[in-house]
Amino acid sequence: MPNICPVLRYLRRVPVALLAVLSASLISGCAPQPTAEPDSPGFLQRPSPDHIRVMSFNVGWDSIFPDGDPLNDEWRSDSKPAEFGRIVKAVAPDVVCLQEISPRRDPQQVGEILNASLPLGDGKTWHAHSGRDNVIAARFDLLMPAEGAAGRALSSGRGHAMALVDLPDADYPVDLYLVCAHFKSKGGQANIEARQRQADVIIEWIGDIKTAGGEIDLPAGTPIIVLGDLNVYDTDPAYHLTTLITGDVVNEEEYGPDLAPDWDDTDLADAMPRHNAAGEEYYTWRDDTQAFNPGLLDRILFTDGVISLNHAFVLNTTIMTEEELAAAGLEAGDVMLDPQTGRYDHLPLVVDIAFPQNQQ
Ligand SMILES: [Ca+2]
Ligand SMILES: [Ca+2]
Ligand SMILES: [Ca+2]
Repeated sequence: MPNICPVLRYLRRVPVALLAVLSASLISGCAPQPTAEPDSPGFLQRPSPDHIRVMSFNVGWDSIFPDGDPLNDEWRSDSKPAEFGRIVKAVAPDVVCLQEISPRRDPQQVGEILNASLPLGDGKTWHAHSGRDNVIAARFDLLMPAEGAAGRALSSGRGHAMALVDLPDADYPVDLYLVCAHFKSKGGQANIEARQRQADVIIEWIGDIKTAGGEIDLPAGTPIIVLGDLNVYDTDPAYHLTTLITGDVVNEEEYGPDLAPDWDDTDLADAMPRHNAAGEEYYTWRDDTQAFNPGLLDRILFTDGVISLNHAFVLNTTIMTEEELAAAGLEAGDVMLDPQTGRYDHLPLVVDIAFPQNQQ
């Protein structure tokens, strides 16, 4: 039997007009779904159960693993497994894209953390796939796992993980393709050029996705999301972001012609979520111990020709009220890498994806 508890919880808060849709979903047997705590603030709730919630989060090198873990990255300075557990419980994503997980790890270690924080029931487990320091994890199967890197001969260690999230055919018209990326950091021409190569590689891959032959084909209209820590700084032109959005390849000799990445031959859209879905703050990275401005280093880019975002937010626990934090099971410093010094590092980005055929 499907676990209908999340749906039943949800029924308390939906308009009567939606009940018929939900009933149909119950009859077809919807899969168990993580849900935010029912009394959590509204911004943590997804618009309806048939949205797919995706979270992108540069966690800070291996911070989600406990102190003393022999596989912890050498750059790691802070341990935040409890904080990460509270965040994933409160956000209750279906799919996550994490960065700065040591490539030495079996990605299923991330799956185990999610199994502990967001158990799926019915013997189901989270699935995980890694590419470089990126990990895609989902409560669904991950098909066509692959990885890509920044330039065929580049040794920057940066790249991306890719997978097709196998959404249940009974509930969703298509599957969901993710490119979970961590772009080369830091300033200087060599690093700027490395970021540009990473963007060119991803656009070349999307071109392959959209045309028959080559290394990968997907059914036309399969939603594509390019997300992660793209290191979009305000201290350089960040043309790699323009390339990802518009498909303007810079090194066409190496990576092929320009192309329009969306299925309707338009640009990708940039989710640009606001903090807690309110107010005027959009930054995804902040470090009060450094001179840099808070910035939108992390992005969620998507094929808005085939999906839409009905809700999105950057989780910022530091601006939630005590009541909101208590209801959500969060603490004020949970999104900060070091609350003592004012080092936020990266914040989690969350989007709720709507599929046109599921919109009633
Ligand atoms: Ca192809
Ligand atoms: Ca070009
Ligand atoms: Ca578009």
